[in-house]
Amino acid sequence: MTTIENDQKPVGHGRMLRKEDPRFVRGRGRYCDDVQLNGMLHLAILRSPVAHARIVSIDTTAAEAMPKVKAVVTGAALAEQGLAWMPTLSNDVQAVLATDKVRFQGQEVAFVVAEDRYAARDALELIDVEYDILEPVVDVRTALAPDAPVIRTDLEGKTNNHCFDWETGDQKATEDVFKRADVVVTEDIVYPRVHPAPMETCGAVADYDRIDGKLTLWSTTQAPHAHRTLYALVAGLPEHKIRVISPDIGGGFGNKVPIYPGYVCAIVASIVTGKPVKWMEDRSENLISTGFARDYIMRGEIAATREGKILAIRTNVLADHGAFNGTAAPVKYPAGFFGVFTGSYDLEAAYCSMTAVYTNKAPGGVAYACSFRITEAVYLVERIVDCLAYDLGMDPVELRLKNLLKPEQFPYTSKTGWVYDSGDYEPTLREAMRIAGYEELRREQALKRERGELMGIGVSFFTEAVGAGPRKDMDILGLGMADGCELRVHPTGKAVVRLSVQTQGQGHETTFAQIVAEEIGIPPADIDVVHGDTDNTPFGLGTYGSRSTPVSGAAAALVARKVRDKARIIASGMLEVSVADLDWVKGAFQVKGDPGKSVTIQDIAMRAHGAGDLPEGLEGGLEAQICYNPSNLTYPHGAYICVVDIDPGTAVVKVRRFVAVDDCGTRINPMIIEGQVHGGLTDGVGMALMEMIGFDEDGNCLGGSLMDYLIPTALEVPDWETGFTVTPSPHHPIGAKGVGESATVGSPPAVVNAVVDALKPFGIRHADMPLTPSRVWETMQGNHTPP
Ligand code: MCN
Ligand code: CUM
Repeated sequence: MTTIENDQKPVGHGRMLRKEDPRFVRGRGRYCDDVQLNGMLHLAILRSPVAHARIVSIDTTAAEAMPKVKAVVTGAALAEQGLAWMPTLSNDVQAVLATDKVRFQGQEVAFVVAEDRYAARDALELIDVEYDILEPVVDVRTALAPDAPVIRTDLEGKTNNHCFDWETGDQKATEDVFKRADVVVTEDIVYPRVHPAPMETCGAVADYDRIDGKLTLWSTTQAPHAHRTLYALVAGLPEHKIRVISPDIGGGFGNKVPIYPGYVCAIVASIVTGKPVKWMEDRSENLISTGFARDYIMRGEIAATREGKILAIRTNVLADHGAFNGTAAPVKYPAGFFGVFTGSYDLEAAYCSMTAVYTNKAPGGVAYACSFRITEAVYLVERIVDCLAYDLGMDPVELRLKNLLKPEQFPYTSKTGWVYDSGDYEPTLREAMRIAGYEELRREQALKRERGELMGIGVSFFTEAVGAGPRKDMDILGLGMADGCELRVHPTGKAVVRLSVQTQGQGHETTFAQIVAEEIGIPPADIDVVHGDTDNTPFGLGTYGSRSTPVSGAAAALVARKVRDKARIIASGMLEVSVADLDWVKGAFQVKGDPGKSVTIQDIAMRAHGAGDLPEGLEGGLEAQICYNPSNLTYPHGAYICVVDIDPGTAVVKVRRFVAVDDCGTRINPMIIEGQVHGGLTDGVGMALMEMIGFDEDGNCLGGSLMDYLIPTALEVPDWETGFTVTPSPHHPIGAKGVGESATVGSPPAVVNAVVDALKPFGIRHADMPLTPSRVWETMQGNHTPP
């Protein structure tokens, strides 16, 4: 039997290849659209062509008469069953199918179930909807004007488009600091609406069995257990009669956290027809109707001394939440974790006030590798710090070095109440400077500036808060943010670990096997990872906010330790010594001082299940289950440096170099971490330079295809240069912090800071994303307008 050798140490060592890749690269992945069931029907959704309109009438007769069509369902029909509206993850309600009004272009109006996908689509064209067009609310800045049309007439007594107000920090203390500061810098900073645009769109296959009353739902979900509970609560189906399976997922990036009307429609359709029903949206449907991200208009203010000591940060935010507040964030955090906008700096005071409004746009808000709005927070602070450097005439790196929190300040309680678990920031920034050759880059830039060439160097430093709960503070609709884990060791010493989180490409089948292997000494290849099936995994809140490693990873380590504790007792019986006389070495228990006498974990597994006595009072078997409720979030950090060149004739920005140094504590799989960082950096370049979901004045979505919604390809990004430092989390059992969103959070400000730095000769202190050639050109001409 194999045990683990030193050179195969499972966590952190070597570059263990991903266990799931042989399946994916050979086309053997099983995605939602691969699910084929006998007699399966297909569902297509009719969507609103307009942003705001009253539904006068819907005539479905022609569609119903079409051959192959099995059912046509409208909002009115759903309303009869009490299913026309569903709760959102933010305690709002959202129309499953519109009954009274449509509130955004692309909203679900009716659905057709037919024998094949083509017939279902064709029948949509025969549904006749009469709309009474209403004035749309498109500009978030005028959504609260007294004469603005009211979007949410469904909410009793609602007379305006106000969604919520939120504040954090100490307003008075912040004001006092601002009053006595030498320097105050104010800048309006927009983080435009973007879309996660995963390769696989959203979809579901619902199979309701009328005989046993069981619903099986394959769906593209990042949180199968949470979704199951919500279906039980909404549809009134008994929870044990619902099985949610999240098969292989072709990218989620937060897009697959919410429950979409399409999932509910598929369930209803299967219940109505008694047949399995598949719904798969197309690319445009995904882009115009599913969870968008960002859309924050921020006024940032920073107060400092003349010497560049940052004293306080203040911000006011206008948040566009679209037609329904469908944000996925812990209930107490309507603005997600935006409260970390004080960043990585030692401040005296901070304050944020926020107003969120409804507009005639698709719902969403938290998505796209955002760590619950930390993207927006980091962008704000890293942009405003650069504005301060500009005004002070200071080097942005020097300004940051002067203000970064010091290692002895950890655990550090921020001025908005976040307890940063650990951090050692300066070495991370120094490492990024070393890799980039920062001083040399500045020299090169000075020479180029003399020649009129536009080269920019952008820096960002970020701290994230990832790994939600703890559950006393964090829940989604009452479900506490904790995660279960179950480990079974089979008699021959192979194992299966069952997770409550759900990978969308992050490599959990590999990394969770590594975590367990490290703790219990069974090689990763001998450990199967099961996830994404509510019937076969313990309850937990799922994958988003980079919480899998901080929460579920901790659960996996602890469940393995629990099994190891039991193995120790069994080993003591096998070796006839007391448990205190055993050492745990490389997957085996050894008698202290007598290395010749030992039993491997595999020997122990066989004994646990086999013939012969076990120590007094011990049950047979070798397995355990736990539910891990984190005591705090983990706080990864990183330092990024971006180098751009701008063509002065065309204003095209080229990202020439990008250095990313990340600190996510203990690194489980360095290759997977690098992959996560590469992906996130690509996202960041995309958002900074080209991505935006825009709308025209009628509320028509201008980003409804990948011809209009630009995403970066290999041609637009450089060869990433990565590095790392390791500051373990003190409260995580193996010291790991999350990393899945770090690069998406940290890179947009680095790119924008670089572009703005390149434009410094034009006297430019700020420019808004996306920095497309036309926007950069206009900015160079002094005509910058926010998106
Ligand atoms: N990891 C590691 N060592 C660490 C931290 C993480 O080896 N110290 C590994 C993990 O074990 C895991 C991966 O890196 O395999 C990401 O871990 P983690 O940071 O815990 O993030 P999650 O697994 O919870 O993934 C969620 C995160 C989010 S919220 C978005 S959005 C996003 C992201 O992951 N979506 C992704 N990365 C993505 N990557 C892919 N391919 N597809 C997506 O949809
Ligand atoms: Cu904010 S996107 Mo991820 O948390 O699934």
